[in-house]
Amino acid sequence: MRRSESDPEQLLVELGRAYAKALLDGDEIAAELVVRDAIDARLSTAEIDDEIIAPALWLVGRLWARGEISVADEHLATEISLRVLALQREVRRTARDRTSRRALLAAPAGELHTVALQMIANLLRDAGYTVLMLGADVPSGALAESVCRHEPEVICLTATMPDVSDRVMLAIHEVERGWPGAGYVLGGQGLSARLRARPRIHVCKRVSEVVDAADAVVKRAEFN
Ligand code: B12
Repeated sequence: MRRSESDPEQLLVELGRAYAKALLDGDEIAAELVVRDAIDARLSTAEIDDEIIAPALWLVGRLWARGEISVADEHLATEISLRVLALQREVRRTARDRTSRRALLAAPAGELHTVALQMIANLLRDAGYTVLMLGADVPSGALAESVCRHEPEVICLTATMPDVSDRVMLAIHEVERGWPGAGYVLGGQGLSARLRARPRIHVCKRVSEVVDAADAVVKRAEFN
């Protein structure tokens, strides 16, 4: 583990230095990445503003006053920071929007493998989603009932055992009858190759794809 991962002050120092370097290099992408890292590390907007962005711009100001960088360098650093502030607002807004979104997670009847499902729960919660975890071995009737009650925008299903793949489709049919408003994110080694993605069904290979897939499903539902 890097020291900064367990030491918030050290993390701020490292991010502050990296941000200042990005500004002095005129590197907009690097500056954005620093701020994304800061958001991922759960620093507040105020901390990022006061401890990372402002000190870097103060440094730019000092270097400019001493004639060590040009007016153009100073303008570039400011423009990059203004863009980063807009990005910061956008990232926070997306996370806030997701809190009103529900994702319901389940393994269909006969499926006891739930480690991936738990990983998905963590990822979706971290991204802002409200997660309803039903866990292993959920019969399609019980799943449909729960979906009608909670009306989630996203339903994530996992299938490790090959014979569960058909039960995934069965579960989707059953749920659709009571609540047609959801989109589906599916994954697992047991999913049959016949089960291809369709407009409201995303098939993922890895848990790391789940947030993008859930966002896509929600966006699509908004267009309908
Ligand atoms: C732990 C384990 C169990 C535990 C599960 C406990 C639990 N709470 O999950 C227990 C003991 C219950 C179990 C039982 C059985 N198991 Co088991 N089990 C495993 C083991 C060792 C690890 C599974 C795991 O957690 N992997 C880690 C996760 C993270 O990986 P993953 O599930 O593959 O998910 C990845 C992707 O598929 C994807 N993903 C998966 N789901 C989803 C969903 C979404 C929405 C998204 C976006 C992505 C996604 O993301 C992950 C990677 O990013 C595997 C070995 C293996 N190769 O996987 C065997 C394995 C899956 N089990 C197997 C078997 C045979 C069984 C049993 C039949 C054993 C028995 N005779 O009783 C039973 C069947 C139970 C059942 N009906 O489900 C076989 C399956 C073979 C097959 N394909 O037929 C395996 C492969 C072992 C082997 N080599 O034989 N098992």
